[in-house]
Formats: sequence, C-alpha cells, structure tokens
Amino acid sequence: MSRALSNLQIDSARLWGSIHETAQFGATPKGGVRRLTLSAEDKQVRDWFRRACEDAGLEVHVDALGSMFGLRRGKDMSKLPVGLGSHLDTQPTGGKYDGVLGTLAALEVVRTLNDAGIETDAPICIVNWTNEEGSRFAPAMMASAAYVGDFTTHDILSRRDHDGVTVGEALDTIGYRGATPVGTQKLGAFVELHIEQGPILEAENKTIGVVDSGQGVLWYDGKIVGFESHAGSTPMPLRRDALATLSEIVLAVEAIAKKHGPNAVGTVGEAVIAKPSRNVIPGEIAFTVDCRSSDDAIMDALDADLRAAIKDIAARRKVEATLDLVWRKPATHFNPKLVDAVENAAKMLGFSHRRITSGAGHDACNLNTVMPTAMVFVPCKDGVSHNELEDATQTDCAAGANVLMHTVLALAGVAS
Ligand code: HGY
Ligand code: MN
Ligand code: MN
Repeated sequence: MSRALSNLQIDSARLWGSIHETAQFGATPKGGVRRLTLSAEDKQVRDWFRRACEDAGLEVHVDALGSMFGLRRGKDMSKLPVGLGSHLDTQPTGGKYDGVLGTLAALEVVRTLNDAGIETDAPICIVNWTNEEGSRFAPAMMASAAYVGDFTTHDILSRRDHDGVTVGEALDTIGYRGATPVGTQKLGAFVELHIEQGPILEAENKTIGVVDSGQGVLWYDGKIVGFESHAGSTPMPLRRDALATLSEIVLAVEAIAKKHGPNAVGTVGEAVIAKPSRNVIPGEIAFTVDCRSSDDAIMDALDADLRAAIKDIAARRKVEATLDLVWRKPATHFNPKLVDAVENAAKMLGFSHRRITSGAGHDACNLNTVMPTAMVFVPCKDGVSHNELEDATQTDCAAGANVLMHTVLALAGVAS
C-alpha cells in the first residue's frame, strides 16, 4: 500500500460527532440509548442514516426486512462489493456504541474516501442490519440470518413481539419494509467493527481486538405450569409454585454454566408471571434461557444438562415444565485471510492488538457462513455493554475505524 494511503486517517471528530448526534434518538436520562428495533426511535435513526448515506453519494436501498444498504461504486463494478457495517437498534438498557460504532464507522470510511478522492477497485457497501439485538423480536441477528438463508423472509415477517405486533406490521408502521428481496445485494466479504462488550482488551491495555472466533448461542423459550392457589391458606407442602420452581431453574442454569466453564455462560433473561397477584401462588410463568460457548460439544452438554435439571426440578415440585430450543447458532470461526488482513492493518497503523473470541453474537457471525468475514474490536469501559453506562473513548473508536478502513482498502483494492 502506498505511503500516502497508509497515512490515510478517518476524521475522528466527525465520527465522534455522528455517534453522539444519533444517541439523541432514544436517549435515556441515565445517558444510555433505548432504541428497540422498528420502533419510532429506530425510524428516527434510520432516516438520519439514509440522509447521511445519500449526502455521501451512496446508492441506498432497503430490503424486505428493512436492512439498509449504501453502495459506493468502484472502478470495476463486475467485482462483488466489500461489505462493512453493523446495526443501529439497541437493547432496552442499551448504550451509545453497541452496533452504532460499526455502522457509523462504515459511514465515516465512505466520507473519508470521498474527501480523499479515492476510488476503490471493487465497490464497497455499508449496511445497517435490522434487529441485531433480538430483544423485541427473536432471534437476534435476525435480518442477517435471513440474508444468509437461515430463515425465510416470510418466517421472519411473521415473528411477533410481546404485544403481538409482527415484524411486517412494525416495518410498515415506520415505512421501512423495502421493495428489494432479502439477499439481492450480494457482497464478496464483510468486516464489522464493534466494541468488545467484555473486559479483556481494557484489562490488557490493548487498542484492537482481532476477532478470530465467536461463541455459539442457544436460546430457549420455557414455560412452567403449577397451580394458582391462596397465598395464605395453602399449606406449604401442597403448593405447586411456578415462581419457586423457576428460582431453582435460574440457579441450575448458573451452576451448569459454571460446571462447563470457563468456556460457557448462561442466564435467564426474561420471566413473566401470567397472572401476578401478591396473594396468589404463581401458577404459570414464561421464561427465556441464553447459553453460550465457543465449543459446540460444550453447547451440546449445556443443552443436555439443562433439560435434565429442569425435568428433575419439575418432577420434585409436581409442576409441568417445557423448554423449547428456539435458536441454535453454532460457534463462529472467521475467515483466516480476513483475520490476517485485520491484524496487518492494526500492525501497519501501530496499534497494540491481540486475537480474541467474541462472547457476543454479531451479524458478522451470520455473514461468515456465506462469505469471508472478520471483525475488529475496540475496548469499552469496564467491559460493560447492554447497560446504559456503556462507554468508550474517542481515541479507541477512531483507532477501530482506521483499522476497519485499511482492512476494507486491502480487500477492495484502490483504483490506480
Ligand atoms: O445477544 C447478542 O450477543 C447480541 O448482542 N445481540
Ligand atoms: Mn451489537
Ligand atoms: Mn448488543
């Protein structure tokens, strides 16, 4: 790569400004961002992103699940575009950086190439993937999963949130059900920048995480049916208490994850008592389980142990318990050539770096099943994410965006 090009840097202040400008859409009093997918706040940031893409000269199209693609033409349009981006939706207790950094850094790469008058050989395409978080509609990384063929568009459009609203209805409400069939925009490779969402880079004082793998994910929907009865007059030995049962299951999930640790994690993230009342013994509860490991054999062991534990607890407490596996995402191993390209960019730019496994799932983990894919991590404060206190530094965000840009330039090539 020429000397001049290796000195090319993104505009750190402009990227930082974009991150904080978009944080207003769904801003919370504690300094976080609550921007559930396909919500009114998501529409606000999507409209902002579309305008910014158009102002940067990109050809923007939206697919049938609302994913947004901004194409920057290259000298050789016969080549598949190099993709870069992430997501703009957040968790209910989300922060300013999860997904946002990768999506806006992709926009910043385009803006920087425009300012420098650089034409890439292959085109590049920036992407905002719909519903990466999976909080309002399951599964997580929903739209990129459909893009790679793990789900049909019809299946995803019919998924419902807790209020019974379908993905299709939500897309129509915000005007983002695009005309383009999912998968129309082909990509030759994909690179995603993201905050680590864990403590390793910060603890080791490393600026860049060269992500070579990602944990596999097991998502379950569970239901416990006991028996509603009077909280005062029902003798303890006769109770079939659904919430007490779930309490044992929660601790069992934790114990099973620790048993298979350190390469395993597990939690019960949602629990809803069907008809709550302070003087009625809970009779019916719906709950969710999220277990992960980067080892598929451990994932199998987590599944087996979890089912055995729930069967035993339910029998002992004389309740019915069901556990449905609603999503299994195998462990991810990113493309070695692209992982090397990320590492070479970090080295060329002089950033401290280390190889790392992603504990969180990402759209890149789905794309990796159909095209060469890699990820770039930067630290986040105390490793905290999916929390309104999520924080990162301008310096690290800029470093990540520069590694992203130089990785993409290495993949797309620069027209002579
Ligand atoms: O669940 C995940 O790992 C991602 O943050 N949606
Ligand atoms: Mn994310
Ligand atoms: Mn997330």
